[in-house]
Amino acid sequence: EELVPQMHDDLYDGLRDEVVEGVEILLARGWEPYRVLTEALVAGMTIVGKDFRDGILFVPEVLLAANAMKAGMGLLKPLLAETGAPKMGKMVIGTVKGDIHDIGKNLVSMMMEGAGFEVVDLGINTDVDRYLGALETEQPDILGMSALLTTTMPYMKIVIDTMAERGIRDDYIVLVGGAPLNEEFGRAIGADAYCRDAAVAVETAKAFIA
Ligand code: B1M
Repeated sequence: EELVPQMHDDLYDGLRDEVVEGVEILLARGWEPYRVLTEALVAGMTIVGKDFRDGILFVPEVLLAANAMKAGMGLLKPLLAETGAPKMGKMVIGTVKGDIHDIGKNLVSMMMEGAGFEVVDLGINTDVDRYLGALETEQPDILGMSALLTTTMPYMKIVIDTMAERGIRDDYIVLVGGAPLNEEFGRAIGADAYCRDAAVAVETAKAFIA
């Protein structure tokens, strides 16, 4: 498959229209939406992430790549959501305070919706008051939190501790995720589970709801 490496290059170069076109072509060739998502888009973003880390790419370039990725995801969203699955439960999700990375969270939201969950997305830079306010008004089964920075992931503990102080910790299933986290961190902050990726988030949510 020649197109996939080409799409990785296009994503790297932040070429929105080309990425969208690549998604369309793969779908037309009969690729499953989830395969397009992981092999063309997520894998491409991993390459961007490496060169960002190594100082080869900078914020403006990565922002373009992120926007190209979002455009590609936009095409996949309705396809991932049209499984007609019965309603499974409700999740409130947000990226934690100080953190503006939202691609992973958006992906989790898309996959959860596709699996039949109702998702209320609080967006980025979510502080504890906003999380707790949404728990009260939305009454979800699950609280999801995302963090992509080692400096913002400790904020998840602040949210969970505050829930505990208010006596509502055990009213919700708390799932956490994001590239710098791991199983041990999830346990240490008192989350119910750490989810490595969006597919694991769906499986974990289903297992807890069942
Ligand atoms: Co940022 N950034 N970034 N960035 N960025 C990282 C995270 C970094 C690892 C890059 C690097 O150095 N290699 C690094 C963090 C280093 C660290 O903390 N140790 C970093 C940095 C340093 C920064 C800035 C500080 C850079 C600067 O300004 N000097 C800055 C911080 C801004 C802020 O948040 N305050 C910054 C800014 C940005 C952009 C704005 C340019 C852009 C974000 C655009 C956007 O999101 N709208 C950006 C991007 C794109 C990245 C990388 C390249 C890609 C992230 C991404 O979208 N991945 C990233 C490198 C990397 O992660 N390797 C990087 C694709 C996505 C599908 O994966 O988000 O991991 P991910 O989500 C996965 C799983 O983690 C999981 O499921 C998802 C799907 O499978 N998951 C969950 C995620 N959330 C979940 C929640 C759940 C469950 C599962 O809840 C139930």
